[in-house]
Amino acid sequence: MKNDLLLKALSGKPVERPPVWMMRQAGRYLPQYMKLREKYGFFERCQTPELACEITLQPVDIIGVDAAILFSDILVVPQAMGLEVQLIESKGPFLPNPVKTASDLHRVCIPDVHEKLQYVFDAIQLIKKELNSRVPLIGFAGAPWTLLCYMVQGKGSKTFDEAKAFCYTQPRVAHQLLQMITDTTIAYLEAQVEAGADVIQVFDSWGGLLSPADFETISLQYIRQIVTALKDKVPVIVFAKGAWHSLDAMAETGAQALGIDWCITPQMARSLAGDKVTLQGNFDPAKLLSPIPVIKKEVEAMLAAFGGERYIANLGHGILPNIPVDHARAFVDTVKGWSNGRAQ
Ligand code: 1CP
Repeated sequence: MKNDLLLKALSGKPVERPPVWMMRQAGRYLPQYMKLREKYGFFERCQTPELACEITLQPVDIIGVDAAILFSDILVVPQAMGLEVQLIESKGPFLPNPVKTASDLHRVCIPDVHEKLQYVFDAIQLIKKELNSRVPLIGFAGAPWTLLCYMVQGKGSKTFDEAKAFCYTQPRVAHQLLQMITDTTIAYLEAQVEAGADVIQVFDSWGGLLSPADFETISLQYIRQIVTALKDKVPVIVFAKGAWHSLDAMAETGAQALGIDWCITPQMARSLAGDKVTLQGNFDPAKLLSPIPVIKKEVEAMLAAFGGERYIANLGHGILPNIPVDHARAFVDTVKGWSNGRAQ
């Protein structure tokens, strides 16, 4: 691997500077992505390995990030499990027949991932070939709770109250569904690793909607199963947005890194997570709308607060579609200009 900063930071080895990538780095803020978006539907882009490969490489070539992340979506898993998933322009995901009761579980299965998701593994093989060891490739999946949110609510939501009500009023059915998602996800991620993914990130975007006790029973016990199945094969990053209260428990899963958002200080996150895990984050994505000199100053403050070791520079959530490309580049370049704990 020519640029192995990410792998080194994950295993706690010394680095000359922290690695940097951005969640959702392949996407709507890039004009080159928008061009492909005019011609092909969302799932067509995911399902065509050549397109997924081209989109995955865009931020590596245009922005110069230290890692590629597979272009796909967490919702290909509910799709493979038998639910119809649409992506509605400017509205987001829509599942016309969500899971509401035990009888709906008959429409959901644990699929053969090679039968339903082979296009993902083909894309990974192609990306690895095109990357030619320039930077590592991150594969990913949604955490079971975050996938249940969409499978039950049927669309995006600020509160996912219907998904919560499902878990609180029909816990037996909810846990049955969470276990089916977990089993599918383990097989899916193992196949991503076999196809060539160097690192795996589990996105629990809605983990922070749950109380600490519910986070353990509804989310973390399933994430733990996923990390346990993968951790001896590949480094795993767990990003449970907003679930800072459980950083200690997440560190104990054996994940090599934990993602954090901008609502916690680096110092507080480090004291909760302990010294044995790498931290990833936590720049407020909306702050990339600031003037470039402000971005530079704030990124330097973030780097100083995290320190140079066991740290991966990233945003605290996905990049927004309205971020100017030169602002995204300023974020990445500021990290790349940081050496031995100081700006150059
Ligand atoms: O072009 C478009 O309009 C589609 C927008 C889009 C994109 C670019 C969607 C629909 N998904 C993606 C790609 C995507 N999704 C990646 C690609 C790799 C990368 O560059 O990072 C990844 C990792 C995801 C993961 C994902 N999808 C998450 C977890 C991360 C997060 O941001 O919280 C979630 C929650 C989704 C669901 C989803 N898919 C798409 C949208 C707009 C959403 C969010 C909907 C919501 O707000 O509820």
